[in-house]
Amino acid sequence: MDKLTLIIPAKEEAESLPSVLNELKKFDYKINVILQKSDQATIDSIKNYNVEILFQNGLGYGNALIEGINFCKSKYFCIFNADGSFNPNEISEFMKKIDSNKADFLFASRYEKNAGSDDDTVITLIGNFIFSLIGKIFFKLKISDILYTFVIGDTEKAKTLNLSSNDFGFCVELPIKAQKRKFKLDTHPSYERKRIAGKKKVNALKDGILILKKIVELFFSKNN
Ligand SMILES: Nc1nc2c(ncn2[C@@H]2O[C@H](COP(=O)(O)OP(=O)(O)O)[C@@H](O)[C@H]2O)c(=O)[nH]1
Ligand SMILES: [Mg+2]
Repeated sequence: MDKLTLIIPAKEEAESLPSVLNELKKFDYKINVILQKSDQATIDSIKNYNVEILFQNGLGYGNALIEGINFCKSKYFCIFNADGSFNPNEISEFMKKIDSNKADFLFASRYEKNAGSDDDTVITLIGNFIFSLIGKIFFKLKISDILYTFVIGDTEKAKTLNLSSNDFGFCVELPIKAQKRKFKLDTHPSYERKRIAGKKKVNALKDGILILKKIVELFFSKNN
């Protein structure tokens, strides 16, 4: 399906990514995995899969996604995690909603009716609630789960957003800039599963501070 490319950022995911790719086999999505050239274990773990591997030039989660989006040639991209927590069966529901509502970006949410998470902790739940509330108050964002970043977006529109967060600030930069540009944002319920194996890369305190800094910067920046 050339309409959609899955962009999978991966860092030290040799234990999870092969299972994720196995589960994706029954779908016809184009898949780009973006990782560091030095991440040999992850590279080796997926050498028998039909995916395109992109080596990121910079470092970090946001950097991987920005380079993935810039590389993407299909009409839509979907940010899809390498840890098994996203359910690929949900993608077709998201696409249907994008089509029927003519949305430019669809943000999945674990905090709507018929949604949930087996991977959330109390700290990430509270942090996410606070950041989503800040998004609502200061940017009029109607997103209940701003940090989840299970997103489908219009590739060309995303490319015009001048995304620049190389770290987890990307999670707020994408919806805030899309909203500022008056693109059409939509949401859809999602159920997050447990990470299959390996370690979570997000550090609640360090990344929470980076995300807050990004929000403040975006609030005071006039251009985009
Ligand atoms: N390429 C790349 N991928 C990353 C980086 N940090 C995290 N990821 C990937 O981004 C996804 C989300 O990270 P994860 O640890 O699951 O964070 P969570 O969102 O808190 O569950 C996973 O697929 C990670 O492998 C990074 O620095 N570079
Ligand atoms: Mg995860």
